[in-house]
Amino acid sequence: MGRVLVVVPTYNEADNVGRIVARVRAAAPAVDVLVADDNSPDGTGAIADSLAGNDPRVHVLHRAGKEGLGAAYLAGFAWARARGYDAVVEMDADGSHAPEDLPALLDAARDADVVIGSRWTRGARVLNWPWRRLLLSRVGNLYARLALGMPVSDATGGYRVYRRSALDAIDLDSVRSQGYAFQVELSRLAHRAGVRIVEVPITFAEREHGDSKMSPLIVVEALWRVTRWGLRDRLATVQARPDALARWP
Ligand SMILES: Nc1nc2c(ncn2[C@@H]2O[C@H](COP(=O)(O)OP(=O)(O)OP(=O)(O)O)[C@@H](O)[C@H]2O)c(=O)[nH]1
Ligand SMILES: [Mg+2]
Repeated sequence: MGRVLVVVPTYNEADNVGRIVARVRAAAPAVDVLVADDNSPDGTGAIADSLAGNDPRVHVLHRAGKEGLGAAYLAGFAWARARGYDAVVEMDADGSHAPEDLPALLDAARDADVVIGSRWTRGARVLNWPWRRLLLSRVGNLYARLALGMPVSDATGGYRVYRRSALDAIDLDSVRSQGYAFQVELSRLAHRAGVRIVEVPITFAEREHGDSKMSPLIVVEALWRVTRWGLRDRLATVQARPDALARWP
């Protein structure tokens, strides 16, 4: 597999950043960690700096201000590529993505370009999520799958491995999404690029410390972008095959 970098985006995760980094280092001692912090007012960046000072495998990317999860990941991907990493992992800081699942994800990446840690494949578990969040995730994923025609059961999931082959195949400069839409957009671009995507069941747990950054705006962004991509894909199909319209019922 080569060199692996786990990118952990943080915004006000002072209670979580130390725990998650320690768990990653214990679960997968050979991987490096990059905390991508958006100048968190609660001092997460300074805590990350002290972690990095004590462990050469831990790094920190300080960003000027809160620009969203998508922008933090793109910066982390660029950081990894500039340093020749062979794979990057996306992982939330709040403990929802268990570092203990990482070896299974990395194992699956031996035969895949993208590995999605999935909440909605057989064998996965979702712990302590209120029914509203479960419903949102199920319905959102169903909509994304139907609108975009992707054989992916957890397109909004944010626990993933991208091998360099996948990052090279995707035009990352074109990505504009911020929240959950970012994960869907990368799934879509990977699918369209024809790279091999596999899903691995994970145990997903509700965050225990700190506050969620989930907002209605993030949901609306995802809904709006997925709808636009879906319509655009259909229009492109019709333009390429006008006879398909004539055969429409
Ligand atoms: N750098 C950076 N990280 C962010 C930003 N927004 C969210 N994050 C991080 O992205 C990860 C996921 O955010 P969460 O707030 O857990 O979002 P969520 O998982 O949908 O919401 P919950 O399930 O309620 O926790 C966490 O590690 C956050 O700290 C941001 O604007 N910048
Ligand atoms: Mg979370």
